[in-house]
Amino acid sequence: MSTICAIATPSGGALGVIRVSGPQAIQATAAIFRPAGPTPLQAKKGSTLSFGSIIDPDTHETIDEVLVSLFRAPHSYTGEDSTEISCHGSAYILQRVLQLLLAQGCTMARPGEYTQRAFMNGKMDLSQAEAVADLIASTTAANHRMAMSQMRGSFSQELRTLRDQLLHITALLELELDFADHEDLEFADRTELQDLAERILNRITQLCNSFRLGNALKRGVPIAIVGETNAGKSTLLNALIGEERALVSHIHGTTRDTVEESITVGDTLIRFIDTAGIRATTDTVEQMGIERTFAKISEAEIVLWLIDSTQALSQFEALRDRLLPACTEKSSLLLLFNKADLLTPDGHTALQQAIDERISPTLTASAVPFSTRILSAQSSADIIQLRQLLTLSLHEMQQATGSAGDVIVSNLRHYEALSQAQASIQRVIAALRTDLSGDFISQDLRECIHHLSDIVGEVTPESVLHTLFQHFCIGK
Ligand SMILES: Nc1nc2c(ncn2[C@@H]2O[C@H](COP(=O)(O)OP(=O)(O)OP(=O)(O)O)[C@@H](O)[C@H]2O)c(=O)[nH]1
Ligand SMILES: [Mg+2]
Repeated sequence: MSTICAIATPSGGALGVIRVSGPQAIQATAAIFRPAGPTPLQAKKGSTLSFGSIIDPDTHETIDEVLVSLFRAPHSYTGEDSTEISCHGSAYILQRVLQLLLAQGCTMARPGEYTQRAFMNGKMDLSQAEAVADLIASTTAANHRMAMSQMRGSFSQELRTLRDQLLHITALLELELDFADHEDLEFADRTELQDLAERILNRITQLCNSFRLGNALKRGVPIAIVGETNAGKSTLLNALIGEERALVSHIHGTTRDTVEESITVGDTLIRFIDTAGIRATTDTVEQMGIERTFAKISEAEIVLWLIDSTQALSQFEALRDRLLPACTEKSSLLLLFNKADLLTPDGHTALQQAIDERISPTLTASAVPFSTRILSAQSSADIIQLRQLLTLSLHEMQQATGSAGDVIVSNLRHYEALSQAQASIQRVIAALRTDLSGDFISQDLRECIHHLSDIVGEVTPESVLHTLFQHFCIGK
């Protein structure tokens, strides 16, 4: 096994850290380090910190004054002997130290190689290793929470429990097979097995379902802004993100393609999607934009339907049959009656009445979770209130998808493996119901276990591991 080294910190900081890991890590570091005290680095205990200088062994030039952290196998991040050299953050110093280490026989670490070694040495399973990358990439409290919980092994524990239960069923069935000659011997009570398999299926399904939330939190919860042309969608997008991102004009059909922008609201990353206004048109390009609007609605978690308050009922009636069926699966549909500043006090009262008596009943009947607001996209007070309303909707969404502390799946690879496991356990249940013979059932059981094992990296092909760690940063 080679000894690897890399600069682990981004450039430009006051300090820079170089990591060394592998069988020669301590020896290579000691060769370029002169400790301030009498004890040489090789003689120090693990998990200790030493002050001293980095010296070029050929020229005896002092390169920097540093702190060296020493870790002895297996008590290190990688499970190998490792050191971390904290230097001053100069790019020149860091490069010099790196070169000295290379001259001592160390090799440059590949991206993610430290974590890959930690995985290979059993310091963490694959799902935990992937959480390390997520943790480094996390920009919001929600992402940080998910990554932290996964890194600390809550998901791994969950998978372990499921696999233990599956192994239990397999063992019982295989015992039955071994004694197949003894006709009336049935070791495994079929209804009991079925109950257990159903419980496993339920949990796997819950985990699969949590991916919708997990993925939304990770990539930004998609919120689509839709409605007729000129309703003020682009004005609203710009106001929500606090930037003139989309073109605004009084001309109908200004936005022709979707415009996306992410911001953090509360502790959650949101991806706002401004869309082409929906109207009957003969323009081919505009028509393509409108088709894209509907594609974005299907992708969205929350839909903001903007309606011009001065034409509220007619706009609502014009689009309800197309929009409401597209929103039944959404966390919520917010009907925003925009341009309230153009309403007279009487007009305002009439609008409220139309909402209460005509619009809300239709929405209630359609079973789409909704709320309504009268506002002006040009009023900063209204935008602040809308942000609060969105925070509330996001909170409800997280509440509905998984209670706090619950495992949330946020990784596509995990989701795909879970979906396969789900299909296998469904086949097991079907087979148990029809009283199929044990060997058919145990094959599907083994497949289910295989897919769960893939998540933690026990049966993952080398090529998959390789691409997976490639996406890590160097030094991690
Ligand atoms: N009075 C008033 N005008 C508004 C308000 N919001 C938007 N507008 C105006 O309405 C017009 C259309 O606004 P846009 O934001 O471009 O509307 P849109 O829904 O994106 O339109 P398309 O891209 O054509 O679908 C512009 O002239 C805006 O200045 C509002 O709250 N009050
Ligand atoms: Mg627009």
